[in-house]
Amino acid sequence: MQPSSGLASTGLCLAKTGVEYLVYSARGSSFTVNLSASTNVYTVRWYNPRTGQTSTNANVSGGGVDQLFKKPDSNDWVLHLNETPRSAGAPKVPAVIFDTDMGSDCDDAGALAVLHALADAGEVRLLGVIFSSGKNRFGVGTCDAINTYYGRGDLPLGQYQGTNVGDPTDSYTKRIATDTNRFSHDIIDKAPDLVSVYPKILESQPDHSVTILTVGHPHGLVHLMRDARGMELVRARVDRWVAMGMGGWNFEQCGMSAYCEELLNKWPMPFYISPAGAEVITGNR
Ligand SMILES: [Ca+2]
Ligand SMILES: [Ca+2]
Repeated sequence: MQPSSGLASTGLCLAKTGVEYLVYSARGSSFTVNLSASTNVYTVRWYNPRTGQTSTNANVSGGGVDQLFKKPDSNDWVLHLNETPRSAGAPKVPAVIFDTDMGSDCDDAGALAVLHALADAGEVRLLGVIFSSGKNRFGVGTCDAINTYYGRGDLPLGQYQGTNVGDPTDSYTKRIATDTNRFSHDIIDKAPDLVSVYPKILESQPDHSVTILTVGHPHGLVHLMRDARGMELVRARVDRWVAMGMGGWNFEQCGMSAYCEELLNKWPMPFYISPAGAEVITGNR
């Protein structure tokens, strides 16, 4: 590894760029590391210089310029990131369940459109869509409109039935969900419970093959794991969970804080955090 002080906001970093990083932080609760060299997945380890103990946390995906790392506490810590290979059993074409809070921000609509385009190109298999917000019912109809637009109107679609999680703000979904004449979809604001749809999708797939992709509040995974059969299916069928934006909006706000600890404690395998994409300006030319 080479001294690479410019890659970490602490100014103290050794790196084999794109492969391995060692960052020292003397104080503060968080810092950033420039992981833009590669979209590799890294194992995250924290080394406590005061006790000599290490702890391994969730994996993280590279790609972000200022990727944020929250320290275990505000003492001095060493962060070790090491490239991790994908599991050998993972399918070459990812089979994806897309879990979204479609509604207040347009990025979810863009993400679903990109997934459909990747499915058309044979680069992913789209298994189903889960709508996780309970406060704006039209998000689920917008998912169906987008699925129908891309020729997948019968894709399994699940919805959270409670009302305690989500953002009530609606920027575009009522207009799209209710315009069935234009988009020819058949779901406006009601779809089956996500707790029944998740298992149905997982049951139909080979072992350790499914990628769950959450770009909203991932509490649906908590409801799934509270069910014994659901937990069994997570262990058997899921290859990986990739979550957008650890902390903040998706993990701590809009009612999600009640589920966050249970989710992170119960999830039975490593998972992957992608940057929130705030630097990607969609819709601009
Ligand atoms: Ca439909
Ligand atoms: Ca979202």
